[in-house]
Amino acid sequence: MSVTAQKQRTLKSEPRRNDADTLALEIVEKLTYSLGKTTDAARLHDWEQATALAVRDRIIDQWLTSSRKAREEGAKRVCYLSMEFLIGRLLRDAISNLGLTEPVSEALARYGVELDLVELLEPDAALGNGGLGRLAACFMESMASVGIPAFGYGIRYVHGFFRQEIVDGAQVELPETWLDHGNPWEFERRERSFEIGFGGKVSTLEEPGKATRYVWRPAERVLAVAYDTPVIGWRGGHANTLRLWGAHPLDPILLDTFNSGDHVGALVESNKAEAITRILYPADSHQAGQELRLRQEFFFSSASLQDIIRRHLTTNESLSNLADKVSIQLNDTHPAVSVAELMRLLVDVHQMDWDEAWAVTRATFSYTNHTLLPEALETWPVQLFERLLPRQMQIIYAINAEVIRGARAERDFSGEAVSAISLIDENNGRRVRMGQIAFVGSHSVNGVSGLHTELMKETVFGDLHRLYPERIQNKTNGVTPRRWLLQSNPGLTGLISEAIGDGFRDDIEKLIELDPLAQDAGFRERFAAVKRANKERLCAQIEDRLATSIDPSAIFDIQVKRIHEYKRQFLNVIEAVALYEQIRAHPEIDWTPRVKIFAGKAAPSYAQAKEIIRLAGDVSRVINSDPAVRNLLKVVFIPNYNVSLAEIIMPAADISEQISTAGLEASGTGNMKFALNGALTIGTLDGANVEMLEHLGEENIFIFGLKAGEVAELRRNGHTGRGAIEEQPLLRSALDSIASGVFCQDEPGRYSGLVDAIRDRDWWMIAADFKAYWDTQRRLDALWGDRAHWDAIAVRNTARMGWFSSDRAIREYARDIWHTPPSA
Ligand code: 26W
Repeated sequence: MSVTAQKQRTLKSEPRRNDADTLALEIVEKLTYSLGKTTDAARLHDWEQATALAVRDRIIDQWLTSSRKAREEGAKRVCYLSMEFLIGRLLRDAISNLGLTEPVSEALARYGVELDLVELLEPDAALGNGGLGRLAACFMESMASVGIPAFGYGIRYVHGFFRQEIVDGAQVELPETWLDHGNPWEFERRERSFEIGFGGKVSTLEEPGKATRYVWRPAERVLAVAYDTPVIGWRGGHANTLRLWGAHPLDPILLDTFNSGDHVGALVESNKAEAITRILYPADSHQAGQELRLRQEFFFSSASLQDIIRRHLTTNESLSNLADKVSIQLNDTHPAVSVAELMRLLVDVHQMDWDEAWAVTRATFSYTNHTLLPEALETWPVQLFERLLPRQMQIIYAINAEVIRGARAERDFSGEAVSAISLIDENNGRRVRMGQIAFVGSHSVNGVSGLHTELMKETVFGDLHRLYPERIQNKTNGVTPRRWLLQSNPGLTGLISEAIGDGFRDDIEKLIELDPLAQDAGFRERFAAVKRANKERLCAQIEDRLATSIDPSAIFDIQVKRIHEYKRQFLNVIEAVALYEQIRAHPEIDWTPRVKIFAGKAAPSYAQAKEIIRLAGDVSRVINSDPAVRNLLKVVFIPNYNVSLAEIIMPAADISEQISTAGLEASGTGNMKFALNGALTIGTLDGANVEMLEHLGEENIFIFGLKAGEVAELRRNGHTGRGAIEEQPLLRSALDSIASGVFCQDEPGRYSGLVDAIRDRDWWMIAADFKAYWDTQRRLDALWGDRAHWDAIAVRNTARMGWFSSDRAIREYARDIWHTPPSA
């Protein structure tokens, strides 16, 4: 078909043809007219761009249809406000969700181009730190897949999460530059821009017979410009929008200043504006309280709310029914300033009565908490808040007065309980508590696993829970099976299709039909062969990146996630050292070959986490070069963990390490990705591991160690590691080796601090849990010898993990929090 005929058909908005001929034609058309390249001159990178553009056209067709439909039907929309969206690459996601994998591969093959290689050229969009950001990305994909009209709102960071290199064993952070070659998925919408103010003064206007009006006159203003990325759901049935805000100056240059000779000064304002969305804060467990971060939070909250209000008023007469038309989900407290900002917009700008505005606000917002770690809970100095957001501060005081009045009147709250629920922390130099604001400003507050939700009720939100006992509910996390099974594990996906048909692709809970096949020797062998091929794929990556060769027939024991003391990579490294020493001491024993694989980034300012990375590297160097343990134990740290690397790692694991100190991992989502791909979990009773135990059955998951209540009790009783260390020679010896410099002879004292912390305090219960961990690892070693049994457990893991889909999680949010009916 000619290009013109093709164009005419599209203009008539007939469905496009998705055969290889049509796609080849369109890809070449993009190459020619969008990139100005001939097929001969095109580099792989050009093919990547051209393919993305051709695929994008198909997404746009669906995107426009979905948007029009939602508008016409006046459907309720979900607005997911998140400071982070850890989306990773989009090309394969788009091609796969549109069902185009085969025709696109074929189309490219005609020009000698391999789709797999093309996909690798796309930069990994890393606009997030870890679990919370990746959850937001899985949720966006699931909302599109189950047909819930939704907007994701966030920040278009010019530099995403840093690139990690390991130099002389230590983590080095390098800037990430995902936008260097442009971004084919985004549409800049200059016309969709809003002014965002900072600082300045609040004045009052008195009119006879009317309530006092407050007018905020900001001292500084910047422009928030929308950048839209379509998010296409499974089978292309529905598309939503991820709207990320970029900051721009109102005046690109101060010409007067420039003309007077101050060439640098002329750009100061402009630079300050653009700084707001320049970089993602790389900390996920510690709030440092910098002003720029609060600016970022307010910037994207205010822009999103202004956009939501604008859209609402195009089809509604007033804002009174806002909550019937939108649900705004606050992803942790990062957008919690939205509560005060929506009140300001309703009351000051749109002149709604305060009480009505408060009712509308609470009905509109809901809040998800993702962490109980006290150091991660956001609070801002009142002084800073007042200076940057003077009107919002007044509103927070007014809300606080109302909440406290209610508490005293309705529930007889005493002084201590009142200060616990107060939005202002008076004990630490007066700080604004964002968790409290999010809680009181929402009609629903949720935790992300059953255990985490119960702990929220008992700890951080204990008093607020007593005041509003109906408000907290649980929504256990999930992961999208499209990315984390169908795309990342095509081998297993194909095998499952052969075994139970294709139904699981549309309804992942159908995986349960695999369950009986755990007893089928033939199926188990094919399942194991897929795992083996995935391990070989990972071996090739490791060889490539680290020049280390590992044996794919060893157990692959993998821990990948942010590096944090509570996640206890240290416990895993100590076990490696103890195992190393045992193998050396007892060469006569028939040890099970094991490769311990680590990957993950440490926050740049988190010294202990960085030391753990360094230790893993030091330990791996000594173990990997010791001929006494060759082929029996290897330790590998793969640098620069990101979504794309995770897609290769998850399908290749035999053992998944989920070993956080009980009570501290809110949910975990890596645990789900591994188990879905047939890894056996060694883990504590923490986060969603608890629910995995329920779904998998206790024979199919390897749980060890202290429970959350026991951790809390030991901590109350002043536990230290001394007792456990004395009782356990293996632990004692491993710690002695680490502390005395066996792994770092150039600087023997390097790790004495880390070891002292276990002996003197053991806050993370490493010594306390070591024995149970070691014993469970040895049970796994023994099980590896009974491969039929191991493989049966692996099959059952895949079969029983369907519930942990983000489709299920999203349907629960839709039913219990948003009250939006899914359409698919
Ligand atoms: C301001 C510093 C900061 C930044 C990010 C504090 C805390 C965060 C996040 C809440 C950290 C995070 O990613 N939490 C993880 O969220 C996942 C999704 O719910 C859970 O699965 C993880 O258990 C939780 O650690």
